[in-house]
Amino acid sequence: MNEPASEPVSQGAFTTDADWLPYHPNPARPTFRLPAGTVDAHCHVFGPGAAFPYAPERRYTPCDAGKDDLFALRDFLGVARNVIVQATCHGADNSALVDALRAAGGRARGVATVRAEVTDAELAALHEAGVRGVRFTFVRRLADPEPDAYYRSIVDRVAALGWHVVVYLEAADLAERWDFLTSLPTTVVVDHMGRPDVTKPVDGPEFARFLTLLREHPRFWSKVTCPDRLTKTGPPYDDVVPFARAVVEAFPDRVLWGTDWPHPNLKSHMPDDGVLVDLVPRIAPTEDLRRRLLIDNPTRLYWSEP
Ligand code: 0GY
Repeated sequence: MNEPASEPVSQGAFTTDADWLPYHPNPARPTFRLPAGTVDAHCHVFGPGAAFPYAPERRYTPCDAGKDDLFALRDFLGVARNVIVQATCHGADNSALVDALRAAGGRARGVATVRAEVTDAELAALHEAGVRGVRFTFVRRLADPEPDAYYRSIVDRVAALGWHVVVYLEAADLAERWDFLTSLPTTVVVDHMGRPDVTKPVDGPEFARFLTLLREHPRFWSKVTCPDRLTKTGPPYDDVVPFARAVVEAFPDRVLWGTDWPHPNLKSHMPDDGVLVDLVPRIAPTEDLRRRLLIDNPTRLYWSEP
C-alpha cells in the first residue's frame, strides 16, 4: 500500500490536502480482458483547477486529474466508454464534467450535481452535453444534506428529461431517507452498495436491509464499486468480494461497475486500477453476468434514448 503523501502539492491556485493520495501513476495491465463495449460507470474528473476551479464549499482539495488522463486510463484498461460522475469538490459547477463529455466524442455520459435554482436552459445544456443523471450526496463529511423536499423539487425537473438519480449515502442515511427515496419516480442508483461494513456478515441484518431495498423496489440499482474504499484487509479485497458478488447474482440487471478513478479522498491506500479490473470475474463469475454488468446495464441506462 502507498503511504499518504507527506507534503501538500501546489497546483497553481490550489494546494492538495496534506494527506491526499494521488492516483496510481502506473497501474498494472489487467490479466482479465474486459469484454468489448465495457463501460466504466463510476469515475470522476478533477479540474485541472487552473481551468476549472474547485468549489469554495468543497470539503477536500484533490490532485488535478483531468479528462486526458481519464481517457488514457480508459484505453489502457480496455474500457470502451465512461460515465463521469460529478464529484463534490466541484460542487454544482459542472464545467469540468461538461468539458470532458464534449471531448469524449460520444464515449462518455455524465451525472451532474445541480442546485434547486438551476434553470431549464442549464438543464437542457447539460442534457445536450451528455448528462443523464443527477447526484445527491447525503454523506455528511462531503456535503451538507438538504431536506427531502429540496431534492424532490430537483427530481421532478430532471425526471422530465428522462434522467435518473444517483445517491451517495451510508446505512444511517438510507434508514433516515427510506420513505423519501423509495417514493421517487425515477431509477435510483446507489453508489458503492450503500457502503456496507464488510466486517459484518454478508448474510447479516445490516446488508439484508440494502438487499431488501433492491428486492422490494425494482427502480433501485446498485454500483458494485469501490472495494478499495470498503475493504479492511486491503488488496485483493477478499473481504468485499462476497458483498459485490451477492448483489450481482441477485440483481444482475440492475448493477453497474466502475473504477472510481481518480479515487477521491483515499487517505491510506490508493488502488491499482489494473487490480480493480482483475476483480471483475470474482464479483461476476459468469460471462453472462459480466456482459450485463459491464455492457448491457450501463448501455441501457446511459445510451438508450427514449
Ligand atoms: C466516491 C467517493 C467519495 C467522494 C466523492 O464526490 C465526491 O467527493 O464521490 C468519498 O469520499 O467517499 O464516490 O468516489
